[in-house]
Amino acid sequence: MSKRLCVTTSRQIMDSQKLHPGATGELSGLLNELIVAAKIISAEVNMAGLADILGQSGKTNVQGEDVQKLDVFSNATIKRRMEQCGYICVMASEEEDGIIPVLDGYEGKYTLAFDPLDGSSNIDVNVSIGTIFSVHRKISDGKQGTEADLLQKGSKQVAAGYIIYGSSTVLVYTTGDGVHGFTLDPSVGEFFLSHPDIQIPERSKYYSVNEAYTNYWFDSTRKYIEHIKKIDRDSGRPYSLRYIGSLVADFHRNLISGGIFLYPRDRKSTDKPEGKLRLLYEAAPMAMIVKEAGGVALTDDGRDILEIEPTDLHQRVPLIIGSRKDVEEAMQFFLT
Ligand code: FBP
Repeated sequence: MSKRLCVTTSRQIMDSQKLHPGATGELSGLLNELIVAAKIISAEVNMAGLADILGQSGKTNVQGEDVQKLDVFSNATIKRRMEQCGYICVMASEEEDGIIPVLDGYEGKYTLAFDPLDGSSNIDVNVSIGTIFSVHRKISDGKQGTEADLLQKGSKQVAAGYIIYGSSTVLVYTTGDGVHGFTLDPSVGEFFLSHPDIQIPERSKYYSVNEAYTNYWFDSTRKYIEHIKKIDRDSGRPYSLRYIGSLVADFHRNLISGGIFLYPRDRKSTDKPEGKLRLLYEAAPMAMIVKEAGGVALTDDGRDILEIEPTDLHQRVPLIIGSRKDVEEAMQFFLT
């Protein structure tokens, strides 16, 4: 079908807005602004090797991680665009310690939490990386938003999504009306609908975990991984290991082909007793997407990621996410 006939993001967003009588168009406006930021980041990532933007920036972020130049670029691009879009009252970013206010006079009714460039260990080696975002409605009084507006449960998200900068740039998002994927056509600078109404297969053949940490794992993790590596053709085992080291890329593969991704607690880092991944701008948005696509997202002690009440902008959470039957099976090992 000629791409001229394909559905663009703005068309899709407008169509889903019609499903919500009384919608003001502000959420659509917010998503369209975020998409422009994603196009700018995609262009920079695609030619990073030529633009002297690879490597470390010399800065360290609130997580104690070395910040890559592209992290800085992506963070600034999203901040600059969204702080004056008129739809947002406050932001939080993986790269910033505290809350990020918007410009006076540009306060809107939504919040934005984002990981500007996920998979930073893969930035310089041309492996897929991505931007992850989460949107909530403002709950506080006053014009400017507060930390309380950001510290809302995942089940209160009004939109969540990611943009993966890989062999092609793909946007996947949900506003609660299904999960849809769009591929960027750089020749016209437009995202076109390429993966309508994504449903994750309920049983998978892939597992994603960093096996290098086996010796730090608690027994439950070890027993589950041993279980899926056992030879049992009837149940499709052993599963194949696929681990890219970028949550956004590992999650995207599993969303399309089925799979289970695990980043449970382990004994490796005493300073990260709750695992590595962040609740607000990594686990919660992926949990909203996977649930909308028929999958499941839980902690390694069986709590629903979407029902965890956040207490800190950068709090970490153990994450087990993916195909429903696999996550349910994994729980038989983690909850005994
Ligand atoms: P950031 O790159 O945004 O800090 O994200 C963390 C992350 O890179 C995830 O994308 C990925 O799943 C995980 O860390 C990889 O961690 P590890 O190297 O411990 O396996």
